[in-house]
Amino acid sequence: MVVFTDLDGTLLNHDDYDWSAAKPALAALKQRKVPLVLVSSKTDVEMLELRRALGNTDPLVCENGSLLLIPENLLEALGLSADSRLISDGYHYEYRGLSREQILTLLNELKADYRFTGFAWMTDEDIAQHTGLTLEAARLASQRKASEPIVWRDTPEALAEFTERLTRHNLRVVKGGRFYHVMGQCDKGDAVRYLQKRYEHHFGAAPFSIALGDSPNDLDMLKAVDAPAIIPHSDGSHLEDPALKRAFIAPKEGAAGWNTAVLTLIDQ
Ligand code: 2M8
Ligand code: MG
Ligand code: MG
Repeated sequence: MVVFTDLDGTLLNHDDYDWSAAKPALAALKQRKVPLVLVSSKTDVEMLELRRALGNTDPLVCENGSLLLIPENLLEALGLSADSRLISDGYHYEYRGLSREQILTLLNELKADYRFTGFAWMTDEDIAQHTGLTLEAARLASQRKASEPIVWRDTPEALAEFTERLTRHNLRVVKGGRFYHVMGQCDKGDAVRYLQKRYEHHFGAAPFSIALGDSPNDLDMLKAVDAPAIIPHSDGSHLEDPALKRAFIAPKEGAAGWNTAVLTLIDQ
């Protein structure tokens, strides 16, 4: 078994980013030695900090699937060979999309035609204000390598046109909980399918897979697994998609809902 999970609004509460209500399910996964892969829009430095707090030792999917961090000590078990140039601080960094510089070059051009802002144009104080993160956490969120969160200030029609122009340059946009994220042609779903294959190599057969998410940027990941779970929003609404009719809908938002979903699905 392998569990893939989104963070904001899923394992972490949307507003206070707390995950203490998820402790029983986290302990159950550890006890059963089930890998828990964190899959988020967050940066590597944000995720490494959370990984330490959780005592997690599994691969990380950062910046919406644009960047994978595979712990060096897992490379062989997952059937991967290390490129020493890509190793940093014990992790193999695998870029799957475009660099932030490439993304910002195009966004700088598009700024002439559309009204939006992105983390590159915001101070750490602005980011903290928009997200409710502490200033220190906002600083970690600003250190992006392969995607750019943007605040859209133009019309929905302009957004459709903007998306179309990004596609022509091999870029795409996905919606997270608070922001739109601009990145290369990759997503959480590709990254999860890729890791499923690596775990299949490791276990000798495809492991039963569970994924949990709350936002449109989680759809591809949820569709890629055996047991998808959707965490509702604070207003009671939740992500819906015709392909996810069989998904488990958690009874509560945030970490408490995550806890129930994991404890239910691992014993199914
Ligand atoms: C951003 O990501 C979330 C995830 O869905 C969003 O779009 O609302 C990212 O910038 C991430 O780095 C940051 O930690 C998070 C904080 O809410 O916002
Ligand atoms: Mg989320
Ligand atoms: Mg996310």
